[in-house]
Amino acid sequence: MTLLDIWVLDAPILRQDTTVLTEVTDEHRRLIDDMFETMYAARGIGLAATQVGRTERICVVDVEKAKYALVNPEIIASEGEQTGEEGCLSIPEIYGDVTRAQHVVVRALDRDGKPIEIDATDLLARCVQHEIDHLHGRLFIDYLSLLKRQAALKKWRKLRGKDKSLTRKIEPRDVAEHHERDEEL
Ligand code: K1U
Ligand code: ZN
Repeated sequence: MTLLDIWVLDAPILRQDTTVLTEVTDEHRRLIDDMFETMYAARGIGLAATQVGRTERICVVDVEKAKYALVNPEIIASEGEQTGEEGCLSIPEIYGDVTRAQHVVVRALDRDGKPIEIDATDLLARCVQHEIDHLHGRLFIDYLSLLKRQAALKKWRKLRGKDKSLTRKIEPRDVAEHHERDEEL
């Protein structure tokens, strides 16, 4: 498996819509496996294809042992409201409160191309909504008030300094460390 570079804020691909897959091929399965590997190494709970420079409609999530690869995910029902803090692997060290549905039902294809439906609540619902947003070129900062968004962008520019690179390299994480986190959850 390969650790993929993650594209960061200002990269045009993060604002792109993605392409619906007509079938799930071995190449897509390799991408899914690399996305999981990259997500774990980056200590994320989700990752969307655009974040690794790809335009296929694919995302992965792993929240409290609910692990899914979602191909062509669509929210078919949503209910309630929750407000909570979000981060993004494409905007490291920037956080903000976002209001989202408390509960969503998502229809998708799995890694084998089989139709699935998942019932997601709380953090899983938040994460899935965040990832589906990525697949349509939306970022969590888009939901912040103008003032909060400006403050977040100011902090981002300050953290970046003169660094103009549009990707970040993810360092491998040792497997034991990953299992330790699993046990904490
Ligand atoms: O898509 C991404 O950028 C991944 C992002 C997903 C996400 C985090 C928090 C709320 C909604 C969606 C991350 O995983 S950032 C890492 C992070 O903030 C986090 C990690 C573990 C638990 C909770 C948050
Ligand atoms: Zn994100």
